[in-house]
Amino acid sequence: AALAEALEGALQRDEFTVLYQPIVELATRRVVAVEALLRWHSPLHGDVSPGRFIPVAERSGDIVAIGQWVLEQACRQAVAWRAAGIDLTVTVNVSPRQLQEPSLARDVLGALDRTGLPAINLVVEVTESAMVNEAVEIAALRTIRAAGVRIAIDDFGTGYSSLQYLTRLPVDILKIDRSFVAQLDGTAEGSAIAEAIVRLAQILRLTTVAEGIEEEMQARELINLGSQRGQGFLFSRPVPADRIPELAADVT
Ligand code: G
Ligand code: G
Ligand code: MN
Ligand code: NA
Repeated sequence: AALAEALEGALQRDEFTVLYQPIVELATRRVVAVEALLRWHSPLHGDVSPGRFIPVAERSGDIVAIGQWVLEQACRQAVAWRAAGIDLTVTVNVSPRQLQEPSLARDVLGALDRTGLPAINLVVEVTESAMVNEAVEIAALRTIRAAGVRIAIDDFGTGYSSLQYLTRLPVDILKIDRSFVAQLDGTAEGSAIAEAIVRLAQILRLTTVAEGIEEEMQARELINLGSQRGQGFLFSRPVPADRIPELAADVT
């Protein structure tokens, strides 16, 4: 309960920051996108991980306002990078609760409008577990996607009915969950699931982003499997916005 109380008003008290983690093209290591990741510093509880406070904010409903704030921050930041000659896509996590808000599509398109970010530079990440009332979520995602925003399924493969949703959801990108990347060990068994996801994506003409890449061997295996993009500590941890320009500078 203490955490929930501390969360109340945290947005107004300016206790949140957004970090950005590079997403690279695996073949060249060029940074092509960044994922916006929320951080909370509570005067009372110190640094609290999103894994702890996001479920609390989901239950209280605070995630709706917080999520909108992250979205606007990320869009504004992407506009600033573009003005500095750095053309990056920014990806933003949208929680199950946000997906059920009737205003979601309007809020996302409003953020683009207010910040001036082209829709093509925004990706919205949703998880399979967010599909509570399917029709509602699918309608919102369709509207957002029709405007040119791309949709990614986060933690792909960990949901309980991944394959069913794939044919119904408007989707552009599959993010291969880090648990499958961790299994890559050079054996056929170790790569089985990542390989299956990449094949599926190829057939459906979707882009894959492999998450949680920590070792060179994993990056090599993923390239061999045909995954175009990757993200993980091997390339960079989540960093403050002002570190992104140096990371995005041409590596060639
Ligand atoms: O950044 P970290 O790996 O600690 O994130 C832990 C979890 O919190 C991840 O599942 C991530 O998707 C989620 N998360 C991080 N930032 C946001 C955000 O802005 N909104 C939502 N809904 N989830 C986020
Ligand atoms: O659920 P989601 O994929 O949005 O979670 C993103 C989280 O994953 C971020 O909080 C980030 O800190 C974490 N993360 C990013 N790269 C790595 C990695 O290489 N290894 C591990 N263990 N976590 C990572
Ligand atoms: Mn994510
Ligand atoms: Na993920």
